[in-house]
Amino acid sequence: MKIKAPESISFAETSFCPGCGHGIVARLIGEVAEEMGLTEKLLTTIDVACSSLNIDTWRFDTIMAAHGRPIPTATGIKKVRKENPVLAYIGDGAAYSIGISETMYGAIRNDNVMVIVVNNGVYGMTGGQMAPTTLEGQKTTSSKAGRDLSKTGNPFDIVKAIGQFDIAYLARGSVGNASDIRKTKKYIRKAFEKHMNNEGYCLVEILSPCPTNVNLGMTPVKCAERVDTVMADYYKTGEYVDKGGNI
Ligand SMILES: Cc1ncc(C[n+]2csc(CCOP(=O)(O)OP(=O)(O)O)c2C)c(N)n1
Ligand code: SF4
Repeated sequence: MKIKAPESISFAETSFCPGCGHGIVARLIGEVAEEMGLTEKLLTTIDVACSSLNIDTWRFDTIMAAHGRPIPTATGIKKVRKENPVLAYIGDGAAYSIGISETMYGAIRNDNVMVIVVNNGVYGMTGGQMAPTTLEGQKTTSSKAGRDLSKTGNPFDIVKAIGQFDIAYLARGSVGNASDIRKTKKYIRKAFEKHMNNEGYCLVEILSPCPTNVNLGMTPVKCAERVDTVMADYYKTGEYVDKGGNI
């Protein structure tokens, strides 16, 4: 069975590594935009990290922001292009370390933007260094013996950080298996719907494999399994904030 990709998405030129989750997330965004008739209107911002490779994958009008700054860039665009849906797409390293202030203040102000954070637990683009989301004992190029929480503190959890804020939507999905991919698409769709209602800050974090770098390299299959087990065990998936909804 061949399932046609949305018009906005092309994998002919993809630059993602085999088994990377970014391409799945990009496609889900393309599918939701198409189903809602927003392909021509959607404006996106991306980071300089592996999310920048979306430039080869999707055909939305896109601005590449400085590292960690896709969220305030999206907020600025939304202020002048109120009629367009605006989405910031960013990795966990960018969103939760160099861009942590921007991520938090977007939520504190309840800025009217959609944010997708792809959490693969490492700095992928720069060769797999430890990120705020790296799990205890996980080996990275900057923690070769495994992350030691006595030195670094606990892995950063966005739900604990902004889960009590007055924002429109917060959910965590995963692209580790087909069932979670379907659920994640529903979360992205809900973020789009709330954004189109001008409800405020909508953030969906998505657990994602980076086989090239996680634990200094894994096969794509093993890395996807690790997302479903080790990552999903610490980072529980589900919906956490749904203003006006029923969770
Ligand atoms: C101001 C600045 N600091 C550091 C860098 C180097 N840098 C580029 S991407 C990156 C980390 C990327 O990790 P993440 O945001 O998790 O995205 P991924 O590549 O894993 O998708 C870093 C540190 C940079 N480009 N600019
Ligand atoms: S380095 Fe990791 S996040 Fe970047 S494209 Fe490769 S698999 Fe994906």
